[in-house]
Amino acid sequence: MAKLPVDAEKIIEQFGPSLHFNKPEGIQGKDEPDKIVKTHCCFCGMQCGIKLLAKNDKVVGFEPWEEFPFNHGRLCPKGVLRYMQDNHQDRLLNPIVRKENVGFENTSWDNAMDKTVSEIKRIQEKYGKDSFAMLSGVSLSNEKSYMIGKFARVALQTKNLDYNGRLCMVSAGAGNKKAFGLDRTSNNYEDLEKAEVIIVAGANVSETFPTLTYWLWRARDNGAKLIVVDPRMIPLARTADIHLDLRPGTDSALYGTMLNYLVQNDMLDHEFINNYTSGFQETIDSVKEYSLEWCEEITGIDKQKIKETAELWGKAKTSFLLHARGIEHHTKGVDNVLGCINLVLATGRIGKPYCGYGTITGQGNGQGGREHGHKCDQLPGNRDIENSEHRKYIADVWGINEEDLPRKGLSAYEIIEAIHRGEIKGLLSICFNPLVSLPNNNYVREALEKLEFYAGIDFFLSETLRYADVVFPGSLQEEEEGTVTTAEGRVVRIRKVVSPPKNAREDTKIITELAERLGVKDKFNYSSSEDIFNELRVASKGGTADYYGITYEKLEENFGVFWPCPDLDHPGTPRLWEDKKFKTPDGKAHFNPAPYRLSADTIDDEFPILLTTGRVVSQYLSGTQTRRIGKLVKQFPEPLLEIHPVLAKKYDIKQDELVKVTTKRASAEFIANIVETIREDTVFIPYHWPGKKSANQLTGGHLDPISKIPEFKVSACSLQPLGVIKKVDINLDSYKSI
Ligand SMILES: Nc1nc2c(c(=O)[nH]1)N[C@H]1C(S)=C(S)[C@@H](COP(=O)(O)OP(=O)(O)OC[C@H]3O[C@@H](n4cnc5c(=O)[nH]c(N)nc54)[C@H](O)[C@@H]3O)O[C@H]1N2
Ligand SMILES: Nc1nc2c(c(=O)[nH]1)N[C@H]1C(S)=C(S)[C@@H](COP(=O)(O)OP(=O)(O)OC[C@H]3O[C@@H](n4cnc5c(=O)[nH]c(N)nc54)[C@H](O)[C@@H]3O)O[C@H]1N2
Ligand code: SF4
Ligand SMILES: [Mo]
Repeated sequence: MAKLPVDAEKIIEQFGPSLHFNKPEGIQGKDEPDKIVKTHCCFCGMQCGIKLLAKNDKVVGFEPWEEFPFNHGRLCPKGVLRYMQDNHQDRLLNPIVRKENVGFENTSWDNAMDKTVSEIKRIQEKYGKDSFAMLSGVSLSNEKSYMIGKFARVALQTKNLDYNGRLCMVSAGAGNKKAFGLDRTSNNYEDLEKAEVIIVAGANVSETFPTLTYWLWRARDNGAKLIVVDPRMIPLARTADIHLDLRPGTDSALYGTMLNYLVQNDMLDHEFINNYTSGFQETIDSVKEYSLEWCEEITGIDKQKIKETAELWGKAKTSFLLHARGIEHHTKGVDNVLGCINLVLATGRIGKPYCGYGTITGQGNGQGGREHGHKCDQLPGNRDIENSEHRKYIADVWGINEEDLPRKGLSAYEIIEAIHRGEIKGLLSICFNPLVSLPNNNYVREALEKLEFYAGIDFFLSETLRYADVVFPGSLQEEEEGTVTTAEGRVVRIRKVVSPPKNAREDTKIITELAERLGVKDKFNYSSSEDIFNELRVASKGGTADYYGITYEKLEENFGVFWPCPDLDHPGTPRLWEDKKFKTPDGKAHFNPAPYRLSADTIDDEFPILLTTGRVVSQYLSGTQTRRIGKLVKQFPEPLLEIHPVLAKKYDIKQDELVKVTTKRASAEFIANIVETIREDTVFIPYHWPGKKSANQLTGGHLDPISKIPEFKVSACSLQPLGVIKKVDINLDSYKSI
């Protein structure tokens, strides 16, 4: 029988109203704290230093942590208000179980554990080990990420574990591994300061990594030229020297043309190319036909601007290239990344002061979480799950036989497809809200309805968890000791500030108890987070992401340590590749051909407009956390359809009018916001909302063949005004001034 979601009314009936604008208890701003703890923000990959204030085991506020060297006390609107989740009345305080026709009801830990473990056993006995899958997330610390990788392989013995980074940084990870054999930003962000030219491609830095702008402004003060590649005139583009306002889905044409221009005009670092790289000739051959005129036609960017960009990049002595999801959320996400790397290698500007390249990591622990075994094809230390030497090493660390270590499993969206096919029958999720964040979410919903058993661990009841049979109340970042790795590659300490409230428990305790009940207690014998970290250090030793030389003590003493850090007396590596010894099999940096291809969805008469999706500054990811903080909700209460005045006029769409947006997947209604800061052929919708407000009703499940990332950034759509004006209570003027 199809499993129905527990609806909102039932939840309110059972657990009280969820009033977004309520002030959680204990937060009056004036409470004298009895504890001030230096830790980090739980949200994005910047992992800004912050001091949390606590009183009577409750977080009551925050203070800037001015000494922390990345953000020097600066915080963005989310960082400032993050503590309002802690005592929020929607916190899950007890394990809950589904009761058919009633909703959820509170239960004991014992019951919730018993039910979950007996269902795991039943499903695996009936359908095989791999029929039970796990989905995880990288808002979790390194310790939790490592433990979950081990739990899925050793306790569940399933190959089907994947994580929400699959929707995020995997295209960059795959590109970096191909080119450098290692997946990390090459330099810490202080090296931005004296870069002569900076390219920011597909990254809305002012809204998504606001504190990083500090380093960009410092570079600007020193005279750096800034080039922004984005279909929208994002806040950063408004002050850039060049804004390349390309058509979504055409990045590889731009980077290929720039490479060809560098070759044609001999703006190359021959010494670097000859001595330290491979694959140059076949790569430049693949773009030799790419003229400025052709590029203008494909990308829609004025060819003069493309030429100026190539000249600036070609002539600079120092430079930094940064990109984020704008170029990575594509069926050719890996190619886009490789196109950028080719430009960096052609000019040899890497491994030197003020010369850097990197993807800007998204989630709080997007960097560390993608190194220690969450991924369906990976083992700790960024080892390969199909490599027999790597398998043997990790099997030894875990005290199991190599043959018992599962092999490569399905990626996140493929797990949903396998549920549809009836191959996966059970699911355990932690720190992931796929119903909002995966593409084509009507299809995801149908998959959840098909599961025989579904359990999840979260501190709020996410939209996905309404389909669960059992929900375990887990912990926030500040409720457990641990470490995370920032976008710079800096491993930092996360401090336990308070205990989980009432009957909620630390995530690691929940995983440990499940492991014990699944019969592998001896493999999960940890007495503290530091214990887990010490095992992780050994598991990562010798891998590309080597943490062996990092200890909790060293992290405290040094404001964090940059990996790789192979020995206890090693200081860490803020800048990679100074020795030019790349981690590829031949020790060279690899050029890779990245020719232009079409996106999976192409425009036609029926769907003539490009739809792209992304973020706003005040909301975070699927919104489970930030949609509960009134002041953030007020900044941007619901998703708006950004549309250029020319396109709006063509379809007779008025400001604040409801518009029906249709793609091959579905139709949905959004309020129009007419802005001149977007291309005339493109509309944009932020994705942080669920249900009828979800942008992911419209997106498609097309994946990059290598990274398996979904193509969130390109859909073909049609628009139809509905003649209804629906004013949103939102101060757009203040929003636009970001
Ligand atoms: N406020 C806020 N901050 C966040 C998050 C959040 O949810 N909210 N999430 C965090 C996470 S996990 C992530 S991954 C990052 C994401 O950070 P970003 O990648 O900066 O965020 P997005 O808004 O997804 O996309 C960035 C830009 O890509 C542009 N774009 C769309 N299509 C294309 C294209 O084809 N080519 C190019 N060059 N650009 C294109 C969009 O116009 C958009 O401005 O943010 C992190 N920080
Ligand atoms: N259309 C479109 N879709 C997108 C994107 C886009 O640009 N456009 N971006 C994609 C990207 S880059 C990303 S990263 C994904 C993110 O998508 P998700 O990972 O699904 O989003 P989150 O909101 O982070 O969901 C995490 C859940 O984990 C919980 N959680 C957070 N921290 C912890 C913790 O420490 N412990 C436990 N137990 N639970 C925790 C939160 O309450 C939340 O319910 O969305 C993707 N989806
Ligand atoms: S920039 Fe990121 S880490 Fe820093 S305060 Fe904002 S959300 Fe938190
Ligand atoms: Mo992300």
